[in-house]
Formats: sequence, structure tokens, C-alpha cells
Amino acid sequence: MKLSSKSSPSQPGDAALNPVDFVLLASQIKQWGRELGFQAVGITDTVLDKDEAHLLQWLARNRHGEMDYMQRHGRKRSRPAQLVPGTVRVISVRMDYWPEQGDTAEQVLDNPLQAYLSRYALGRDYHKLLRKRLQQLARRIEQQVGAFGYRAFTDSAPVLEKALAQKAGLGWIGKHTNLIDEKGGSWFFLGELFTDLPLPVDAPATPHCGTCQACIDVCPTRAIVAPYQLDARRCISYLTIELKGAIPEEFRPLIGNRIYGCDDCQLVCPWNRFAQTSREADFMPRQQLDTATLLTLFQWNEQTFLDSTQGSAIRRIGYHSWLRNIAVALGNAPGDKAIIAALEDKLDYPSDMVREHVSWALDRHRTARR
Ligand code: B12
Ligand code: SF4
Ligand code: SF4
Repeated sequence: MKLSSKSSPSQPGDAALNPVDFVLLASQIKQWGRELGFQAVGITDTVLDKDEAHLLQWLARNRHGEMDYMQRHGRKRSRPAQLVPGTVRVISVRMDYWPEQGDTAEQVLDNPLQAYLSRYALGRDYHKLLRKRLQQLARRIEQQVGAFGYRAFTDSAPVLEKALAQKAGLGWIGKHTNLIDEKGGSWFFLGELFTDLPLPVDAPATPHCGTCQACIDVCPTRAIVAPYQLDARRCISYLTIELKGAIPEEFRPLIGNRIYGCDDCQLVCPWNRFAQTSREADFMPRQQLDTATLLTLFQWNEQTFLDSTQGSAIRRIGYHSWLRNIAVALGNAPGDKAIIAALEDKLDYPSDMVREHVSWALDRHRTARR
């Protein structure tokens, strides 16, 4: 991957004609970023030594589980100039996603008949939207300085996004390992432009978790094994989204009604009192996923699943993992007749994994009745 250097016709602001005022340009980039819908924009260099050491230790302990892509790229993940030669600065951006909701996250979590999906996944997939806006930001910069080298990323390449954002001043990595902004909480996505422009850098954000450890205490599966250290293999987000095979039995009862990702550690974080609701239409709930019951979603056939999740991140887990996750949640729900009948209906389903999770759920109800 190389920095793309787009040639455009010379214009009054062209770097070749006028020396660029990088201090002015940095403040213009922040202004344009805000106009494009980013809540924060910061700039950093490419040195991530400490984070690299933590990443290597995390990988050495196998905390990434089956996420092979986390170790596939050598040190490129922590060395932006190795990933994209020529990179000297990273422009880091944040976009809030907390959507308006019919039922609140807490209401859904408290009702074992309802399906809890991570709030980030209720609307359209964020990847396209963020990349498009980053491209627009790059074009605005290009109009000002002429052709320059850049690449846009959002969760799309080996990039240590949170570490870069922390260095760019967008917030600190909390004990739950998500990035938090003092005024905006943590319900946001990150994206970045790698660039060859020698822009002035921002001051890194400082940590403000203090003595709090609410996220560690609330985590249903004890996945935050120490402050700032997540064992992904225990995290419900990993178990319901990234893991392809069977969910280890020890975690199934702890998953409750969470069928796609988990937000508990962020819901409890005091800094999210300051979070704002997103104004992006793309992030608003689709298919009534904010109020849906487990039974309704379990009864979607494969075609309904594919149609209903078009353009959503959920589609990527595939129909079998979808059924697997809901079967676990139905095993954790009170066993009324309708639930037992729906589970029994899938006992012959042509997937070993689905059948095994359905049997587990039925066994739970049988044991509960004894
Ligand atoms: C792999 C991954 C996951 C994995 C692992 C998570 C993780 N903590 O690594 C799983 C599947 C579990 C996951 C879950 C989620 N993810 Co995710 N994920 C990623 C991904 C692709 C890579 C993250 C990474 O680099 N991990 C490597 C490890 C080593 O990093 P780390 O745990 O954060 O550790 C850092 C620090 O904690 C510190 N550290 C580590 N050990 C130690 C030890 C000590 C003593 C100290 C002081 C510090 C320290 O240094 C490390 C490096 O900076 C990024 C996208 C990207 N390319 O960056 C999205 C990303 C992090 N995910 C994101 C989201 C939204 C989520 C979920 C909220 C989704 C959900 N609701 O289900 C959950 C949150 C779970 C959680 N508590 O973290 C957002 C986070 C936005 C934000 N505000 O921070 C990102 C940035 C995607 C994006 N572009 O927006 N994710
Ligand atoms: S997302 Fe859920 S399971 Fe993962 S660390 Fe946070 S509270 Fe624990
Ligand atoms: S809940 Fe407390 S410890 Fe956890 S990230 Fe938020 S402030 Fe930090």
C-alpha cells in the first residue's frame, strides 16, 4: 500500500506556487472535519512505541483468540509508515453513533425476551460512511494545497486506531480499552487519514479513569482481566461477532440476551453521561432492531436475514452465527411454550453448530423445569 498522490490542476493555493502555512492548514482541516460531521479531529505523528509493546504482549498471550488478522501484518499495525510508506502524520477523526432508540439499552437488557444488539450496529454499516467523509476531507485539503499523499482508513486495515487517536488528543483509552472523550463519552467510531503533509501535532489526551473500575466490575464474562487489558476470548463482542464456531459453554449463561456485541462496560461508564445522540440518519435503528424480541428474530429465515441486514454490519456474521447467538439467548430466557416450540423447530437444522446450541438451550429449559 502506498500513499495515493492525486494530481490535480495547479490552482492559487497549490503548494508548488505558494509555500503552505501548515499551522493554518491544521486549523482549517479541523474546521472542515467538523463541517463534514466529525465531532473531533486531531493530528499526531507516527511513533507508537509503548502501544506497540502492549500489542505484542497481548498477541503473545493469545488474547486475540481466533482473530488471526490481528497478528498477520508484523509491525505494520503499530508503525504507520511501514503500512503506508511516506506517512509522517495521521489525522484522526471521531464520529458519534449513539442512535435514537424506541427502547433504551437498559430496558432491553432488563427484558430477557428482547434481543440486545450493540447500539453501534442498529443502523447502517459505518465503514462506508466514514470512509466517504474522510475522502471528502482529503479532497478539501487537496483543493487548498494541491496534490498530496493520503490514505483513508476506518477499521479497514492494520492500524492501532485508539492509540493514534489518544496521541492526537481525541481522548484516552479507558480501563475497558475503549477511547473516551471527556466531553463526549465513548459512543463513537474512529477513522483516520494517513498523510505525507508535515502538519503540527496536537497534545495527547490524558487519562481520567482515576480510581473508578465500574467497567471491570460490571463485565458479565470478566473479560477485562486487568485495567486496560481485555482478553478478547472472554468478551461477548468477540464471542457473538468474531468467533466462527461454538461459543464455549462456560460463557453461554453469562451472555444473557446479547445477540450481537455488548455495550455493558460503556453503559456503566460515568463519562457517557456526556454523550450526545448522533444526528446521522445512517445510524438510526433499522428493522426495529431496537425493540425486537428474540423470537421474532429467531424466526427470520435465511432470506429474511439477508434482506433485513442488507447494508448492515450484522450481515457479516452470517445466518448460522445469527441463529447460534439467538439460540443461546433463548436458552437464557424464561422457557415458555412458544420459546420451546421455536427451539424444537430448529432441532433438525442442517448445521451441526446451530443444532448443538439449540440442544443446549432446550437442555437448560428441561433442567430448569426439574
Ligand atoms: C480487535 C478489535 C476488537 C476485539 C478486541 C478489542 C480490543 N480491546 O482490542 C473485540 C472483538 C473484542 C472488539 C470489541 C469491541 N469493539 Co472493536 N476493534 C478491534 C480493532 C479491529 C483492533 C483493536 C486493537 O488494536 N486491539 C489490540 C489491543 C492490544 O488493543 P487494546 O486492547 O485496546 O490495548 C491497548 C491499551 O489498552 C493499552 N494496553 C494494553 N495492555 C496494557 C497494559 C497496561 C499495563 C497498560 C497501562 C496499557 C495497556 O495498549 C494497547 C494498544 O494501544 C479496532 C479497529 C482498529 N483497527 O483499531 C476496533 C475498535 C477498537 N472497536 C470498536 C468498537 C466500537 C468495539 C465495541 C464497542 C463493539 C461492541 N459494542 O460490541 C467492542 C468493545 C469491547 C471492549 N471493551 O473493548 C471501536 C472503538 C471506538 C472507541 N470509542 O474506542 C474501534 C476503534 C473500531 C472503530 N474504527 O471505531 N473489538
Ligand atoms: S463489551 Fe461486554 S463482555 Fe466485552 S468487555 Fe465490555 S462488558 Fe465485557
Ligand atoms: S467505567 Fe470507570 S474505569 Fe471504566 S473506562 Fe469508564 S471511567 Fe474508566
